[in-house]
Amino acid sequence: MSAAVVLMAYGSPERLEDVPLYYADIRGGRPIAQDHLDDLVARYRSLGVEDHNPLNAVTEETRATLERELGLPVFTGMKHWSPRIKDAAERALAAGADVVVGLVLAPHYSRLSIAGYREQLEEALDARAELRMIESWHDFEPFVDVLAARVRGTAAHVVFTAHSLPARILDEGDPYQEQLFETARLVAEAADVDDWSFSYQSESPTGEPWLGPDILDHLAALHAQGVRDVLVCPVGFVSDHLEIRWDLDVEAQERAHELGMTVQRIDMPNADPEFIRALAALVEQEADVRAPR
Ligand code: FEC
Repeated sequence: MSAAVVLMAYGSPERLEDVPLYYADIRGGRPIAQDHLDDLVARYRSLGVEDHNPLNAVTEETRATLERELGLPVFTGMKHWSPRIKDAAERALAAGADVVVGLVLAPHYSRLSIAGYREQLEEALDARAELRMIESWHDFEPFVDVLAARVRGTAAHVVFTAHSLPARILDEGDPYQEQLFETARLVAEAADVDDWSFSYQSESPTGEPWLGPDILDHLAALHAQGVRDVLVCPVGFVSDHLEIRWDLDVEAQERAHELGMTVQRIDMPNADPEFIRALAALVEQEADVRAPR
């Protein structure tokens, strides 16, 4: 057996001029409101994305470190930007892989997220190699420990967050919310934190109801209950995404300032060696692949 990993991520535009095409890819052919596009360009610009996007450098560092840790080839494939998932699949096949492990840099399963990554990878491989897809890793102990280490000992109220999704997923029996709550509970337990809650973030203006409460409303509700210090622990993201650096570091900070609260957030796992060791253990245990000796 010769194995390779296709490490999948949402994708982020490398240059500011890429944003319209990137947004079109996310919208998948549905109409785009010019003001939403302008707003998105402005958010990337405010984070310093002009000719280079630091998030893509983080993803590359994650890939390279995982490859070293595993001793197996790892190829990056993005859902909404390049290199595409199909390019990564071709590279894995060209490297001689007959087993391809699909791992998404998002720990929780939803039909609206992970299923799409799987579909793209499955289609690209076209049965030319065995696909071992890791569908979720929300309760994988080494990952829980990485987050627990970041909140342990805090005196602040901990708010666990994740990307919101359209609320209709609950009627469709999607496991997303259940898995998110499970991660939050496990991290709180491992860190010995009693004072915590959960909220969503990064809802999109698509015209239908999304899961809540949104972090901005949640901060106001916590303030009304007398909470003044908050530590945000995103559990649904593992890198310094736009959602972290804008939605939390700018928008939630502004709301906290208005309310007279302090809001801090944990450092994201990014390419932290302990996190990479957790990903390597996940690949070895869940997909049952190991580097040849
Ligand atoms: O550059 C970056 O760092 C941003 C990367 C990025 C990540 C991410 C994660 C998730 N999303 C999920 C669902 C949706 C749904 C819509 C949607 C829209 C956007 C837009 C941008 C964007 N998402 Fe995203 N998401 C990232 C980026 N996302 C940009 C469009 C502008 C905006 O709304 O701000 C609505 C699509 C539509 O219009 O129909 C649904 C989920 C995740 C977490 C799982 C994962 O990472 O795959 C779920 C990172």
